[in-house]
Order: sequence, then C-alpha cells, then structure tokens
Amino acid sequence: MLQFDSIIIGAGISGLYQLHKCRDELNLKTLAIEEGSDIGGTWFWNRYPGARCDSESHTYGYTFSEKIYKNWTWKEKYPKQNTILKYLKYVEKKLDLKKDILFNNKITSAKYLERKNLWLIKTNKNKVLLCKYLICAVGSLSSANIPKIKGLNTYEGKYYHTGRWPKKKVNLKNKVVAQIGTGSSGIQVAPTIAKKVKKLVIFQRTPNYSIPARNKKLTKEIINKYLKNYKKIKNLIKKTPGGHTFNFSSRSVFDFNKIERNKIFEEAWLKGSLAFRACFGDITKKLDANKKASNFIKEKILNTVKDKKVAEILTNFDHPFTSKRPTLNTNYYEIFNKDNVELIDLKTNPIIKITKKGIKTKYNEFFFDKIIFATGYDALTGPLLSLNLVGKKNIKLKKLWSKSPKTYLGLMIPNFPNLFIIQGPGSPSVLTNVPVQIEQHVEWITNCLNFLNKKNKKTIEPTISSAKRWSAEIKKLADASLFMKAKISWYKGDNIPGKPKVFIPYPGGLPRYRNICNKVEKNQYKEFLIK
Ligand code: NA7
Repeated sequence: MLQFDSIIIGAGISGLYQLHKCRDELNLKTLAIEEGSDIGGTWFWNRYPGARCDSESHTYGYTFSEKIYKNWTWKEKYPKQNTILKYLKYVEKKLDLKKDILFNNKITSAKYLERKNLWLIKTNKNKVLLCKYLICAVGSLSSANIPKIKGLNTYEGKYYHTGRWPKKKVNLKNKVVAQIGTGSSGIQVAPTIAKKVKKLVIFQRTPNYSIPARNKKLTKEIINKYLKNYKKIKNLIKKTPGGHTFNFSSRSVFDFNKIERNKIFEEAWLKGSLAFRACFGDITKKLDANKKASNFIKEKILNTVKDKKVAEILTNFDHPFTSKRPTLNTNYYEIFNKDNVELIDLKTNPIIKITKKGIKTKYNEFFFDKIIFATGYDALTGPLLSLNLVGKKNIKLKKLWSKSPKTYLGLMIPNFPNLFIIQGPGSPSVLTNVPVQIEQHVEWITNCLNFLNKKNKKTIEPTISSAKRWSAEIKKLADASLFMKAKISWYKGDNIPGKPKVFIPYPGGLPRYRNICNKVEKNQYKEFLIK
C-alpha cells in the first residue's frame, strides 16, 4: 500500500499552498487528493454566471512569495471566477504542483490506525493510501446544499446548484428560469442572467442587504501602485479584523447629525465594496448604530425599485446588517424594474412542492425550463463530515460533532491525532478575506509539522479541555455580537435541517486569532498532547 508522510485533501487555494510547504519546505513525501478534475477548489466548482470574488483582487491571493505576487496582474477591482482559476493555474505552474495531485478522487473514508500512528485513506476510485499527517484543505463552503423540497425528483427540466455549476455551457437564452436563494451567489447570478432569459422568477426567503460592488477596470497607475506596495499590503491585511486592506473607523454614527452621517454613508456607498460596513466603528457592534446603516440601505433600495410592493419585499429585513454575510452586487436591485423579472416572497407565499413542470407555491403555479438553486452550503462542518473521519478509540467525527463542532483553534480535533484542518469550524475562516486566513493556517501547520519532525515526535492532538475552552470562547464572543441576532444564518447552522445550532466560526477577528496561534506555537504547543 502506498504510504506518504502527508496527504492533503483538496487542491484549492489552501491545498496548493500546503502541498508546496510540505513538499518543498519540509521535504515530506506528499500527495494532494482532489475530487475535481483540476485545481481551483471553490473557483473550480463555482462557475455560475456572474461568479466573482467580493474581495478586492490585489488582496485576494498568495502573499508568501513576492515573485508570485508581482508576476501576476489583476486587471479588475474584483476578479471573476475564470480569472482566479487562471491565477491559480499560474501559481501551480510556478510551483510545479500538479505532478503530486491525484485528481478525480473523492475521499470516502479516513480512519486513524492507533497501533501504527497512521491514517488510512480510501477514495471512490478504490485507492487505499496511508499517511502520517492528514491535512484537510476541503474549504468551508464546498458542501452544496440543495434543500429537500417535495417533488424535486419528479421535475422534468434541468436544475443546477451554483456551487456545482456544470463545466459545459448551460443555455439560458430565452428560457423561463427559477432562482431560489438570494445570498452572495444568487445576487450575482440574477443580474447576469436577467439579460438573456425570457423570464426570471426569484424566490426570496430572507431579504438581503447588498452594497454596490462598483467593479471597474484597474488603471496602469493603480496596478503599479499595488505591485509597488506589495510589502505594505501584505502587512496591512494581517492587521485588520477581516484580512482586507480597510480597517474599521473609530467614529460612531452618533458623533454626527443625520445630514453629516448620511454624507459619510453616501461616500462609502459610492465607493462600494465590503468596506461600507466599516465607515463607522459601531455599525457591526451596536444595534442602534446598525439601524442607521440598515435604514440608509433600505432607503437606497426603495429609491431604486419602482414597484412599491416589490421594494417592500426586498427591504422587509428581519436581521441587522452584517449579522449574515454581507453581499456585493452589480445592478441587482435594478433588475426588478425589468418586465421579465418577478420576485416571490417565500415568507408569505411559500413553496409547496416542485412539480413535473415547475414550482407550486401557496398562491401560484409556475412552469420553468430550468431551476437554479443558489441555496448555499452546509458550511464549515459539512465538507469535513463528508470525509467519514474516524479517530482514536473508533470515535466517529459525525458522532463527536453531533451537538456542536469541537476543535482547538479550528485547526485540530481531540482524539484525531495528526489531523489538521485549514479554514475549519472554530477559526475565523468565512468571516475573513479567505486567502489571508489560509496563509496563516498553512504556515502554522507547517511550523507545527517542522517542530514535530525536529523533536522526533510521532503524534500531536489537542487536549479535550483546550477544545472545550475554545468552544466557550467562541460562544462568549458570538453571544456579545450582532451575529446571533440573525434568524436564519449559516454562520450558526440554521440553514441545514438537523444541524447543531451553534455559532461556527471564530468571531474575534484575524489579528487576535493570529496572536493566540502564535502564542501556542511559541509555548511549544502546551495545550496539545505530543508523543
Ligand atoms: P448563502 O449565503 O447561504 O445564500 C443562500 C440563499 O438561499 C439565501 O438567500 C437563503 O435564504 C436561501 N435558501 C437556503 N435554503 C433555502 C430554502 N430551503 N428555501 C428557500 N431559500 C433558501 O449562499 P451563497 O452561495 O449565496 O453564498 C455563500 C457565499 O458566501 C460563498 O459562495 C462565498 O462567496 C461567500 P436565507 O437567507 O437562509 O433565508
């Protein structure tokens, strides 16, 4: 049986960097295993129309190598899916990674063999492999969620999930199309396809707050400025809570009268981007301050959408702004002024079933050529649970996490020795500009493996008490935040029936998290059992 020092599951942004670190820096015999037919992870699967990153391009990518950073040119403020894929292919070529990636293999199980201190991995193509270190680089938003709506199996048209969009072009021209879901993905899909479909019916469960992206081509001057400021940008994104280049203002919405406050909101609105939420320091922290931002956004939508009833459905917010993932849009609200776009409020007119020809709601029956599910993911825990991980004493991850995910730092799990997670539950992950978090995780894991090898140690796992403390810390921070005020949020597992209802990522911000991880490393992993 083939045996490796380290096996990495996934060949997205995290898997690629981890493969480079394990193979080229630690000289470990390493293999990455990828379910898809090529590299890219999220950007391989999310090929839906309009797919684009919400982070600004000069901050979205690797910063570990000045050469790699500087030999690539981002041409737009926000990179689109295909551009990111091209970027990752460029990095892959530079580092010569493909030769150590096994494609088209999905992990079906991974079991820890206690007597051998090895992980036994099986794939759907009947590969059976052994490794000392198993590193899960499976992404936090990769387990697509298609809700179990009655009758879906009877539907005679084609349906698609945004996160598993076919490689082959989907022909939507002059079709009658349903779109269920209005999160980040749905808000990108709708304006893109509204231009070509005959009719688009959007089914909205919860109204979303969306800020204009204001995407644009980058001028030569701006591109050169970003390249010249490589070191500055690299340092800055490590210091802000979300890993972006913007920091939160120290001013309060209450330091200003309405006219002054709206002027500041207006400036931020015109600039666009996720930075809108940071134009005052208390928007994301205090409910009354948040309300001012929420009202400003509501006003903008009401002024854009001409049909009063539709505008009301789009602004009937039941949660504070930023308590769910903030989204960016390009002409999303404008499409509701088009004759071929209709909005259905699932709160008052819920889906009863999917029929052979379309969708039946409480008050209507629709016929559709295609249905698009922009219904999100079994976030953070889903991709890990699908690996069927079994740790020491035959402990199944599914059982261990049945009430809540238990990790230390989101990086390791008690009783699962030598198993590492990149972007796991309990880390800031989805609350950040993802590549910044990924680099921190990969570098922490690499240093830890280096430590173990140098000290000639066989295994590492966190103590049960450290994982308990970590869960308590997350709960304390989440309870004090606005995140818990959202009614249905994938941050706390509400979107998946039966999923434990606990806040999943670490909400304390990247710099604070990074400091904690650095201290753990400096103290030589005291919170871990090392043998
Ligand atoms: P999200 O943000 O989870 O959005 C999913 C949307 O689908 C959201 O509007 C949900 O409404 C809706 N949804 C989910 N389940 C249902 C059911 N059963 N019925 C009706 N509507 C439903 O996923 P995205 O892919 O948009 O965004 C994830 C991205 O965030 C990821 O790709 C990264 O780019 C960042 P809800 O609000 O839950 O009521």
